[in-house]
Amino acid sequence: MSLGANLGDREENLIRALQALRGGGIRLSRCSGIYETEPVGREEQPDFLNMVARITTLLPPLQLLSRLQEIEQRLGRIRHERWGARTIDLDLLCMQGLTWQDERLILPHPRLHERRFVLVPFAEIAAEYVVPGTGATVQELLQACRDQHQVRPCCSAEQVQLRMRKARA
Ligand code: A4P
Ligand code: MG
Repeated sequence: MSLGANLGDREENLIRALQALRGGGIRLSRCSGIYETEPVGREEQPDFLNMVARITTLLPPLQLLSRLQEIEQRLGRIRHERWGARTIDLDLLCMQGLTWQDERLILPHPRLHERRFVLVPFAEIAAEYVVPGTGATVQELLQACRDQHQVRPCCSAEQVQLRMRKARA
């Protein structure tokens, strides 16, 4: 899954989302580092912090999506009053070899191959993973990606682990 934040204490928002993900049938099995990224799409907005995490769960896809949306609302709402915008975006990128398409969920995420802010952290944790429906690995998609927006490393995966441990203590 992919995490993004561009308002408030962006790093804190990512860490809080990771904490919120744990439990309730979800295990966090691997996290990338955090990258500072130029906004794609609406350009007149602050830079994002983005990262990718691998989770292990037996939850079916739509239940997992609902969990992510609950967490977005919970974290977003706190900031909403203060900053007037959503501060965390949680997207499902892929679930193993699954493809899925209905009005609530599309898997793999339809824009993942166009976005360096997704592919760079994704390749950090799963370069050899073959993205369903593409026949290509994450590394190959990254090499083929024409997105020119900047993606700068900002916090290593080890530092993320440390922040998580501190947040729990
Ligand atoms: N939905 C369908 N498939 C999925 C999926 N695989 N994962 C539906 C998550 N949601 C999925 O999403 C809108 C609807 O997509 C949901 O109701 C869900 O049922 P949303 O999160 O409510 O809205 P959004 O994220 O603002 O819209 P959208 O179209 O998903 O935007 P994107 O594509 O996620 O782009 N630039 C940088 N540098 N970094 C960023 O993180 N993010 C965006 C948002 C734009 N530019 C960015 C970044
Ligand atoms: Mg989204």
